[in-house]
Amino acid sequence: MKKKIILATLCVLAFGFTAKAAVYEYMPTPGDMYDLDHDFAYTWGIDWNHTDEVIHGAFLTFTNIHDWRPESDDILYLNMLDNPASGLTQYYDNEEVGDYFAGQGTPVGTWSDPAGSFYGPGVDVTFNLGSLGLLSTLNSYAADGLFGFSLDPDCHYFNDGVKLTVVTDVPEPASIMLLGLGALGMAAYRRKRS
Ligand SMILES: [Ca+2]
Ligand SMILES: [Ca+2]
Ligand SMILES: [Ca+2]
Ligand SMILES: [Ca+2]
Repeated sequence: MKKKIILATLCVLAFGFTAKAAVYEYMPTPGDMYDLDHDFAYTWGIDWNHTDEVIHGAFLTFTNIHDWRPESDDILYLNMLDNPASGLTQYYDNEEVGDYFAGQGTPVGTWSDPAGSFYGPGVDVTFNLGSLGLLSTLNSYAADGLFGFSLDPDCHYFNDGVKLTVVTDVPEPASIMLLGLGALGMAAYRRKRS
């Protein structure tokens, strides 16, 4: 009996945590960032309206991305920025070697296409900011309601869209949650007894 009650409580706990998580998705305009033209570099500022929530997951995804031709030295530079301009901004870098935004913000990583092809197929590439150890920096950048990314494609990266997925914990009064847990636990206990 005791094991079953513990199991029921665990289920409720799991449900409780699921219920108070929120997921937000952001896409730039245009969604493919002009197919990440090599002659340009970009910043993408995101207006963050959930400053009372703690970010505990963030994933930056490029769908069906591929270099427009086979190259051995292509590279996409990616940084996280504290206060870029809101929305997508283009800068002209004439495909200059190196990251146009070097020294700004926090490096997220780079990506190079191992093949390259005008028509693709490309691959889906995801940067998991959590596993990259960047969530505390992201939370500090987002605290004022604005954060973002810089991207410098040095070569041309055709893609079908860029997306940022953010997972948060929504604050809930602890007492209400505990009350709910207690009530559900008692109900489960009574059901088991009858
Ligand atoms: Ca460039
Ligand atoms: Ca460059
Ligand atoms: Ca900021
Ligand atoms: Ca495209």
